Amino acid sequence: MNLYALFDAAFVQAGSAPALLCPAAEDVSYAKLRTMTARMAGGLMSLGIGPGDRVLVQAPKTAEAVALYLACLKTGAVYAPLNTAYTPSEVAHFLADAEPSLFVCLPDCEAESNVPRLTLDAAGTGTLADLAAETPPVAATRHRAVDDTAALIYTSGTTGRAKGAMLSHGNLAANARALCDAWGWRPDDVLLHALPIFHVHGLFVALHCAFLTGTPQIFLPRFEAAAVLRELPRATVMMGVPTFYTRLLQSAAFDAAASAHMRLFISGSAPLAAQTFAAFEQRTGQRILERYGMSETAMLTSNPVDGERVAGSVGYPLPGVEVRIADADGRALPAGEIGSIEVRGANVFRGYWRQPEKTAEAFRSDGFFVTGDLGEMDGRGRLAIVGRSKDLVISGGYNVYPKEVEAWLDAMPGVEESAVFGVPHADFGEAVVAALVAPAPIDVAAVDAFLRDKLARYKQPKQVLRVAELPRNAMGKVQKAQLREAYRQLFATPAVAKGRGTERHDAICLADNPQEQPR
Ligand code: MLC
Ligand code: AMP
Repeated sequence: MNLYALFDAAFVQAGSAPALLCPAAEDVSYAKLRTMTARMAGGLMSLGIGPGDRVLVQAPKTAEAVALYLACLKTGAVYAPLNTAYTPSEVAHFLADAEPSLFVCLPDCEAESNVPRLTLDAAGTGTLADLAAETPPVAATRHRAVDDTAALIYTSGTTGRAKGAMLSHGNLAANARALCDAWGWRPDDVLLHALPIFHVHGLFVALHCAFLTGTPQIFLPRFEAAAVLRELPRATVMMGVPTFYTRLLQSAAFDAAASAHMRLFISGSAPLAAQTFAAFEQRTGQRILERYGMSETAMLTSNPVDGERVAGSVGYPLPGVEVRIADADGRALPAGEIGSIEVRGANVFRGYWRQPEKTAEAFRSDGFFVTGDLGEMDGRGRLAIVGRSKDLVISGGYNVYPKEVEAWLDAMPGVEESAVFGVPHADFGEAVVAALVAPAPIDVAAVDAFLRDKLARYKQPKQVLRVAELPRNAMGKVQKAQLREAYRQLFATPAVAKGRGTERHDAICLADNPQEQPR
């Protein structure tokens, strides 16, 4: 049961039909993608990489990077993708934790380690591509058991550094099938793919729907509204984070005519604002289909293709996925009550890489996984996410764990303590903001400079506030809800959210000497 074998059957059938339509590079047919994968697999095997070996990848989005992913599946190696925004010091953690047999990165990657490395750049060239080109293609696909790990997806925790979620061939196959089924994927569908391929949304949800059905994808290196608008006429399905849709709505050229032939606009990874849903429907006459998932579980619920799509709801559990709302002890709550969202099914991951305690903590004794999201289910089984019990900011679909940012800020000279939280942001949904207790004024530029080599840019606070003290409850716990409420207007208007705002804001009741510079 190798996931690649499932894809390969569809690839063979698709033959010379297009797999990746690449506006800025050569299109890739399914036949070519098979050969690229087989050569890449040969390259990996020539290095002695085999079942269970991790291949850590921090590479731009190219057809060759896709072939590398497929080659890992084919050879039984474990694919471990990294956000291209991670700094060398962040990458060093993953290199140490994953203990990969190979690290694939850009030629100028500065992360230090003894792990053998090969390069793959934005043109799909590099030493890995060279190796693949000179290696005979490997025909055989290695046998894998349903529970064998296919990918290691790093996801941060509320308590520290990122942990690797082990997703098996069986998990990914079950989820890909459930999605194709739920979304009624058609032989004439063309997916517009503008997501990064280092997270489950772009890597699994998007690629797998097309691969399982042998249908084409318009493969854009990144989201850019103008390029998406250019390519939209030949697409039928698009997937995105809510920021994609708010950015499209900013373009007057995006209207009912531009999207008339589109079958589905799918949104996920972050909450879709009801006003975006409504504005989108008003502009295009189409209702965005919102779905819900996470790294550990792949996709969990979806609004229906046929049937009512409701703003603020993430729909019904996908086929084969059990979802319950539970109390603090894992007891199911009746419809209409708010509680912990817990899930069970063939899609749920095998555990955290080399972290049995963390894995045990995340599961109930009856096998349900605790998502850390809070939700409510109506009488018909439709789920709404109402909040999170985990301390997490989701900015433009990227997760930022306040603990990680606070740990660095607390170590910054001149900072006594810090609290990092999310506020509404007109473009990114939420923005990362830091409140600092510091005896002397701290310049946001100094914070930027301090964090530059430590944290990916998207994790860095978009605003730094100097406050007299952090609001705490009687137990001494920082009241982030109070901070969020006090500063909720900071980036709520589009002008400020674009980084053009310069007005000062009163640091409501918290600061004696607010110093606020939006960036
Ligand atoms: C970029 N920046 C961000 C950011 N992306 N800041 C906060 N949050 C983000 N998401 C920073 C840049 O570093 C830059 O900093 C500034 O913002 C402006 O950059 P930009 O050029 O406007 O951003 P852009 O390159 O257009 O990227 C925005 C984006 C991108 C929305 C297109 O973030 C993106 O593709 N997001 C998708 C994330 C995703 O795939 N998530 C799926 C996770 S899986 P400065 O200050 O240097 O200018 C998951 C499970 C599930 O969650 O259910 O799917
Ligand atoms: P990640 O750990 O990066 O996979 O992020 C998963 C988290 O993203 C989930 O636990 C949710 O908090 C959030 N998420 C994903 N989809 C949605 C959605 N449609 N609405 C609200 N939150 C979402």
